[in-house]
Amino acid sequence: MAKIEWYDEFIDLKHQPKKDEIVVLYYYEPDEGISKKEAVGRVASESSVGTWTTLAKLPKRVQKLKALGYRMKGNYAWVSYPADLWEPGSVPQLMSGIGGNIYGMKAVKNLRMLDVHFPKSYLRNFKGPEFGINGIRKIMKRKKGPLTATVPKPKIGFSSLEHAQVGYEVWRGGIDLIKDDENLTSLKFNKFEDRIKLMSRYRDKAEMETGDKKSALLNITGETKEMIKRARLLYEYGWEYAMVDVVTAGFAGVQTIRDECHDLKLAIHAHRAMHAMFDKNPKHGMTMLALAKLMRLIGVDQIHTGTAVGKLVGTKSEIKNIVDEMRERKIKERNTELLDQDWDNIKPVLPVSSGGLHPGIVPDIIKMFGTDLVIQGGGGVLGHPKGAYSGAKAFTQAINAAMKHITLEEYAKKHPELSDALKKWGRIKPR
Ligand code: CAP
Ligand code: MG
Repeated sequence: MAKIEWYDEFIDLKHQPKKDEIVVLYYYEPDEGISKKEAVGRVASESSVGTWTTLAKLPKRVQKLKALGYRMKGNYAWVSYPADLWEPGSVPQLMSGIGGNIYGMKAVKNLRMLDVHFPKSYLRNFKGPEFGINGIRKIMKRKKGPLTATVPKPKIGFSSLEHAQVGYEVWRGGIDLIKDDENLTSLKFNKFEDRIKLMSRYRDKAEMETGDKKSALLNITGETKEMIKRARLLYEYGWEYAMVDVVTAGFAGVQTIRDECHDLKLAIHAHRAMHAMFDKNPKHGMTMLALAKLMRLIGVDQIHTGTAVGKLVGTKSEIKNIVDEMRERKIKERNTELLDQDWDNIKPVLPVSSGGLHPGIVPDIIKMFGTDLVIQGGGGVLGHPKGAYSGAKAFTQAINAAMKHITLEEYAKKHPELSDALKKWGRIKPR
């Protein structure tokens, strides 16, 4: 009987990836009755040119387009993908390959994309960040040390005016950026246009009073044409950033906004809401590292990377890997966690640590991830017993103490707002 399957042609343990090949590191678990080689062969086949059976007609070029499982170690597989498989500059098409049908295959019980190596030839089709870390520091006039951000809480419920007034109190208290919450876009009691107009007035007032640069991360997320309209409105009101929920806006939406923000010279703040739908299960989906690399490729300037000590998922080592991958030019292979990556001319991205942070655990963030990042506190500022202004002061006092290597308790002796925060939260790690 003629051979009906050809998955074994997608394994070649002697293959060395060519320098223009994309490489994906997968964790996988074969289904019952499927060998590891059969599973990896299926992953490489279905994510490149294959299907479940041999085919009657096969153009000659297909041989050169086959992905190859070239290394297997335990439940880890390295698959290389020939350059001509990929449309230059299209993340949607890339993900339809390496993140597509293979996830639905019965032969593979669990599959997790751990990391993707992008060759320089592939990077050259993308803009990468418009500003990068140095550019963001220039915009915010902050040569070194963390930037700070606060989300007016409750997430949703303030009118545009109330939102702007809370923002003003927090700016006055020393916070740099006022960030819209991920699900705050344009609502009947807080329309996007009203919010950005009022926020611009209070920003000017806060800058005048403090003498410091103030800005906001205003959420343009929505249908793509609407996002373009909102980005243009931000530009008209002199804002420097556009915030996008990159997962719900989709890879195509983020690429469109990246092009628009190039023209408007707007920095992009990437919120990652919905990422945990596919990156939380350690056996299946894709890592936040892989998602963050796609966003650096497309060109966001800041991206949420987690806290390790706050309320949301992410271990210290996972977050450290992501932070390194966002900030560094070159990354060395780290056993089955990281592939080597040379980002060439793609600028670095500023990590954003957020989610359950309050003054009592801010020093942990600086100790773990350094000071080249944004530290964001929503409830940890607005939940301060003396209100928004004192909450902002307490948050920035905690950062100043950490930067001066003074304990919070010592610093609180002369900073009542920090003392009040420590009385309420101590060093709790919220869940
Ligand atoms: C934080 C936050 C952010 C999370 C997102 C929230 O508020 O505004 O969206 O940080 O998670 O809605 O939870 P709090 P991540 O400071 O009050 O927790 O940063 O992990 O993407
Ligand atoms: Mg939020």
